[in-house]
Amino acid sequence: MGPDAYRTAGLRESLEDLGHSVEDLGNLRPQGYAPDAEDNDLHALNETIAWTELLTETAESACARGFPIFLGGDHSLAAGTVAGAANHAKALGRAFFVLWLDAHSDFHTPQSTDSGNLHGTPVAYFAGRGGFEGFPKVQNPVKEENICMIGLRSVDAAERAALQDTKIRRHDMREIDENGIARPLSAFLEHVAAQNGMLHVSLDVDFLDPSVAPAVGTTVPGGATVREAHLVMEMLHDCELVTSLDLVELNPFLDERGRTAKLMVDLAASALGRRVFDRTTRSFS
Ligand code: EXY
Ligand code: MN
Ligand code: MN
Ligand code: MN
Repeated sequence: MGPDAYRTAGLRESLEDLGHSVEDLGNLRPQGYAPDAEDNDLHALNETIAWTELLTETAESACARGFPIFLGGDHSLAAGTVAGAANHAKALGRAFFVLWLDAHSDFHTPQSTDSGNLHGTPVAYFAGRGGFEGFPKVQNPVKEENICMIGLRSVDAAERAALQDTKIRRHDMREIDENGIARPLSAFLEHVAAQNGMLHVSLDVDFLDPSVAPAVGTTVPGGATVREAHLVMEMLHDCELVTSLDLVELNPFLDERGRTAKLMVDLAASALGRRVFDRTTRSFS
């Protein structure tokens, strides 16, 4: 669903117009997972485990071929894409970082979630939190200080309690209202650049305000504006540190005239170099 909506919205053409060569690796589908046990209060657990295994391998090899853009689909896919990208960075002997653009921290474990929806857990998984029995072992957990969340405005009590004990950088919309979105992002990018790191960006549709991006099942009012989102993407292109990208949580059935898909494609184009005027300097404000 999601990937085809991005194709219809012209993702390939937008990136080719910027001079990129684009290879569509097609839609993935995990095979042969067993149905969940009746009494399991986690939704699609076995399917999510199968996805994580498949995506970890796929992401690691995709990162070795170029700049992968993973099109979702549920944010639980980032358990595999981030784990795979982290494996690739490790193989190159490079430091690895994650920028999480989301209304949510997605820091639950299967034990702490109230909803049972595993899209609320990928950060906990790839950061190496316990409680993911049955999932593939995370070979290279992402260091807490190398994870930055921007756009937060819906964090459950259990997530907040767990996050407070970590070094994960957390920037909510109140901070962005007061100081702007460039400041926390610049500080994180300097941290990445100082270690010549590889940066994976995970963009959840609900990072944006629902008034501009309604096609997502977990909308939270008070999100990023279109210009804040483009500024983030343009700064990400300018820093030349981004090596992989997720576009997740698009629900095309909620997308009248495909405008959310088109906005996500435009944001990807900004991250891949689309500008009104060319800028030649890497700038950290
Ligand atoms: N924290 C809530 C839960 O765990 O159910 C909401 C999670 C929404 C997750 C979406 C993908 O960002
Ligand atoms: Mn979801
Ligand atoms: Mn999310
Ligand atoms: Mn979210």
